[in-house]
Amino acid sequence: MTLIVHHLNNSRSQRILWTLEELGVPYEIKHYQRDTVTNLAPPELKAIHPLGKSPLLEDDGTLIEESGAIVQYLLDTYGEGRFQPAPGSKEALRHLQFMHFAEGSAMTPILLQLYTSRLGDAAAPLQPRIQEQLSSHFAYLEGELRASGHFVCDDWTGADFMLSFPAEIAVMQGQGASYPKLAAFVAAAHARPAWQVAREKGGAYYGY
Ligand SMILES: N[C@@H](CCC(=O)N[C@@H](CS)C(=O)NCC(=O)O)C(=O)O
Repeated sequence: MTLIVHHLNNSRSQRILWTLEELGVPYEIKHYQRDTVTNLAPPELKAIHPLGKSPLLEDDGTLIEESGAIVQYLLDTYGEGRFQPAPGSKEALRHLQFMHFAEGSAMTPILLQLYTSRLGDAAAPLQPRIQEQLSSHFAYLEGELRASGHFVCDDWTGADFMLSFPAEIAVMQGQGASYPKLAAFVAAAHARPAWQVAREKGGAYYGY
């Protein structure tokens, strides 16, 4: 087995490194740096995948794309039952939902906010809806965190790894006081030795 993560600085790919560190699986990182002006990925990533985005995982030459699929693949292939609920359990359904929610729902208002912020006043008609959607998605996640500080079980799962990215964005946007459970979730994730090793290996990751 040779695992290679095509990793872009300051990106969603960080949670793939975190997942791998939690699993204790050896892997290599191919580093890519965002353009300092456009913030886009460098063209070399398009040699790996037509969209030229990160993360991408290679396992013995098989390419796996899409963060949620990569985390699920890693848990299924190398997890030996760790970091996900037993198949068929009630928690497994919740896990499946949150694995998809992280990219499929939570990122939509975040990306709309990012892109429309570049339009200035032209985006004004869209802003109330975007802000309402941003708040309702963060508030939903805040309400779904269990007393243990995790989303699915009383321990860490792949869904927590996936949801760390939108939760970090809420905190980066200065909304930690509005969503204290999300802020505590991010702090607990960052206190994990595996997260810290992943952060060290991955390089620049926003202000974290
Ligand atoms: N839904 C995809 C999103 C991938 C994605 O948009 N990655 C960003 C990094 S956060 C990227 O590579 N952006 C650089 C670019 O678009 O040039 C996933 O989770 O894998």
